[in-house]
Amino acid sequence: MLRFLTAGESHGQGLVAVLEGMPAGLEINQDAITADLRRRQGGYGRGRRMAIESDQAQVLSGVRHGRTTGAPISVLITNKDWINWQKTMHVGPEPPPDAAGANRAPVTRPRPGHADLAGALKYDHDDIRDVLERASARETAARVATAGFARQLLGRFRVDVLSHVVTIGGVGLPESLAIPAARVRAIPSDSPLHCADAAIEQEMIRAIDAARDAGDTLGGAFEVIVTGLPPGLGSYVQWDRKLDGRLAQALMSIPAIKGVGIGKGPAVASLPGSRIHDEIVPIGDEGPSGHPGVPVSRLTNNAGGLEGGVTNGEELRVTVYMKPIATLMKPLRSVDLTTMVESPAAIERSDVCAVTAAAVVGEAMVAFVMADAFLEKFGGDSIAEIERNYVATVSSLRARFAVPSRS
Ligand code: EPS
Repeated sequence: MLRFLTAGESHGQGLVAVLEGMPAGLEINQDAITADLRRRQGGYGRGRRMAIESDQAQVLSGVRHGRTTGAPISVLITNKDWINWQKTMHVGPEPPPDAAGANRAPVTRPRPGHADLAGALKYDHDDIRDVLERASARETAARVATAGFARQLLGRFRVDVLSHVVTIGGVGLPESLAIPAARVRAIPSDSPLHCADAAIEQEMIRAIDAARDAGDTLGGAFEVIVTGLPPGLGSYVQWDRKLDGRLAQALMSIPAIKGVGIGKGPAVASLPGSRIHDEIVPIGDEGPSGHPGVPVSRLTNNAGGLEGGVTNGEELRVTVYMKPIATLMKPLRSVDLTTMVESPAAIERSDVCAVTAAAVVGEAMVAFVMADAFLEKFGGDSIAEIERNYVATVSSLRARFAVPSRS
């Protein structure tokens, strides 16, 4: 079982994470993890904080001489901004004498759409900062760092996780499923929103500019694609083993995510079965449509690679829907919890749109769930053991479903 926990506040000293269950012997590329952290910081519409931070995951344990040892992996991402927050975020009862930064007043006016009000009611806080510091999406940096290991485990077996932005503030691609993985891979790394269509991306940028000018924020949707997945990950036999459910839980746990659609997603509710289900056909001249271990082909992939909560060997396709960020520079109405008088919601420095960043976090959560399912299926404490199991499973599938000879 692969699992991780994170800790840390947005303006505290840093974020930490512990990842448990990684097999031994996986070569780790730390630069790839740094590159993912960089991607998470990007995207047109992000705020000034991202100019301060240059996130780096310091690996503290579980890796030796460039390879995993099988021991828990721990990582630390320090917050550069901490220097400006020591008087507000100190751990002891009083700030140390050399503490830097301003002493900020308590936050008392909850932002509609944020965890502010629900969190203050739940934990009995007077200063909403105690809620927002941990509810902040800054925590997702720790997830991206941890999932970097899961991603490299999958990569070892030629499984690749990618994403692209599908829609922002109502401006979007006409049909997300029509974007092939190769086209997503071809999006330039300096693309401002990581959208596969440069003209639509320009329209999205205009929408973000208009929202910023109006003191408003925008949400959107992104698609996560996983290629190279073998069939048989997850299971239909029990509710908590179904991969669609596990993916939805993992993705819905990302701040601001309000919906998840597998394959065609919500569109399945309005189309007849004949237009939704992916017909199964013998392998043609071009080989199988999905993983080489699958003895048949599919002409469509509306199911998004999962049937019965199990991978069917086609690409996994998940679309994830994000609400607009809750901090509005032109604040919505709220109530000051100290006076109980109507008052505009608090303003924290924030982003106008973070869909491109959320897509990187989406990749991370999907990589984590798929790596967990991969380890369940192929087991093993070391990469060599997993490799033996993987190769044996794929070759026995090929032998079991070999096309009968016609003679
Ligand atoms: C951040 C995510 C957002 C940013 C935060 C850093 O968090 P939240 O969910 O609280 O809006 O606002 O940056 C700041 C809090 C700041 O001071 O600018 C992230 O992804 O790192």
